[in-house]
Amino acid sequence: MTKKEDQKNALESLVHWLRRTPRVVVLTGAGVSQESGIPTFRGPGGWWRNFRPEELATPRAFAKDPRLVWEWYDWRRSLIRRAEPNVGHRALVELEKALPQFTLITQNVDGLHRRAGSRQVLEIHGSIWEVRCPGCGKVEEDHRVPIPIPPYCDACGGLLRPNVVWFGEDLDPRVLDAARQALVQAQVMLVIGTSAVVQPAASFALWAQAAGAKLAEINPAPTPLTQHCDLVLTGKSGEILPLLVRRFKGLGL
Ligand code: BV8
Ligand code: ZN
Repeated sequence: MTKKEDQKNALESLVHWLRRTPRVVVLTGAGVSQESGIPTFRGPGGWWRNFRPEELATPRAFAKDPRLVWEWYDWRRSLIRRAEPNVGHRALVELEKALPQFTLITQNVDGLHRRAGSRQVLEIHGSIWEVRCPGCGKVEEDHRVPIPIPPYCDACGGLLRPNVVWFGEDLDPRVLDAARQALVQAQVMLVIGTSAVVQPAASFALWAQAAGAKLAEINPAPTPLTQHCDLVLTGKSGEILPLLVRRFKGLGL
């Protein structure tokens, strides 16, 4: 069988699964936003001024140099502001509308799933469009581009931080619990555009599989998860997801 036929069969099998299983969970990573022009974390372009994300997305980096960390977030916010959700994001909105029980868990903080129209979204790493005041606990939306560097809380004057989960920080227990609920009830899980290295998100697919879900991965490259998946669709989410939705709706390839 040629690779192309292999991929076509995998797509047909996935459509077959989706038509028969009401409970579907999707986990996305930075790869889904790559075709909107947002650099992935570990691919080319993930670096900023010679810093890796793991060096900046930490409480220690922020404590040491809040201006530098805010300059990085301000640069990302300006990039995301100019970006549009891509056809991969929009295909996931179609899938959510077409399926009886659909949960989208995303590691991305860019908000593009919501901007595309996804409703059932769990942003497990927070949102780049929210700020939080460690002083008084205030959390609010903040879409200022550029944002004052560094921004201060208008309630207590404290130094604001992005309302995202940094390395070494716990995820919001309520969000993690909602994700766990969806994962253990899922019959099918799609893992799309993630290198599957950041924990605990990298273990989500194994949680779902242990509870009986079938796993499908969509990624141009193999990941540590690939060997555990029942189906592997090799390619870009912006190419594969619209195809998947067309076939699911009984339209031609
Ligand atoms: C936690 C928000 C408990 C911020 C992010 C030592 C000390 C402390 C912690 C640890 C430690 N060792 C390990 C840990 C745990 C740590 C971790 O996992 N580290 C990694 C680096 C090993 N995790 C944590 O700290 C988590 N908290 O564990 O709490 C705890 C507490 C204290 C001490 C210990 C444990 C918190 C993790 C959350 C970090 N925050 N983001 C921000 O964004 O500014 S993570 C960041 O990485 C993003 O959210 C991103 O989404 C996420 C994962 O990356 P990916 O999305 O997968 O992106 P990546 O670039 O890696 O891959 C892109 C993929 O897309 C590739 O596979 C590529 O092939 C593919 N692709 C490319 N183009 C396309 C495509 N796919 C489809 N279509 C395309 N067109
Ligand atoms: Zn405050």
